[in-house]
Amino acid sequence: MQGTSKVIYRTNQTMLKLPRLYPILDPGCLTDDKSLFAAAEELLAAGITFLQYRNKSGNGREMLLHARELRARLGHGVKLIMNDRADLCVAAEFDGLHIGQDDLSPDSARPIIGMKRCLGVSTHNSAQLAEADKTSADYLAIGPIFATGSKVNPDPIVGLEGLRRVRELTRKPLVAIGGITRANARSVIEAGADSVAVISDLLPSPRKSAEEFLALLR
Ligand code: TZP
Ligand code: MG
Repeated sequence: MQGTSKVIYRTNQTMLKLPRLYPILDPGCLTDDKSLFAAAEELLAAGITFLQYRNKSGNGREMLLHARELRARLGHGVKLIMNDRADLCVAAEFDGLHIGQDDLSPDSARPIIGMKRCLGVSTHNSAQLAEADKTSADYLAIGPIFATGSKVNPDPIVGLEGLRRVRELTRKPLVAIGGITRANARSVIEAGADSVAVISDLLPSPRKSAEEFLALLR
């Protein structure tokens, strides 16, 4: 029907269980491809089970090469999530897709990735989160919780108070992102997040950092 959007519900789907640590590898924060794959292997050695590949400056060809190499090195014990690109998520046979407010809508991305893959949606305020909660997204992200240097033009800081407020708006797993470090991660979980997504505080020693996150979030 013209002018109406079709909402896809996932009725028989069990709720996704997110790990406490949701690492993100972004080549923009690393020096070269070698350090991307070395960082991924360090995270694997630390025991991570979920990993997002995010690349805001690479072209599709480079992203697909990276994605396939990540899969080859990490195997299927780590759920691999593609940022932004539903086409590359499917082409690389990733386990899920993470989209934001300027990407395909969740209900446009869902038919592309299918019902078996997981879908995450970034939100930056209560209105966006409430909207995303009505979609087929398996988990929602909220941020930036704190100031971040890893995102160009970040949205206004949500803070721990904002996180507590949006926690009330959804029963879906909630990922907090933005400026999360080993020093503040526990406070973020205590404010209601199920998981913390981290880019910069995984560096420069991903294994040590991830082990410390996993220990303190246990
Ligand atoms: N979305 C909101 S903040 C952010 C993204 C992708 C960047 C998070 O990176 P860092 O280095 O953990 O603050
Ligand atoms: Mg995006």
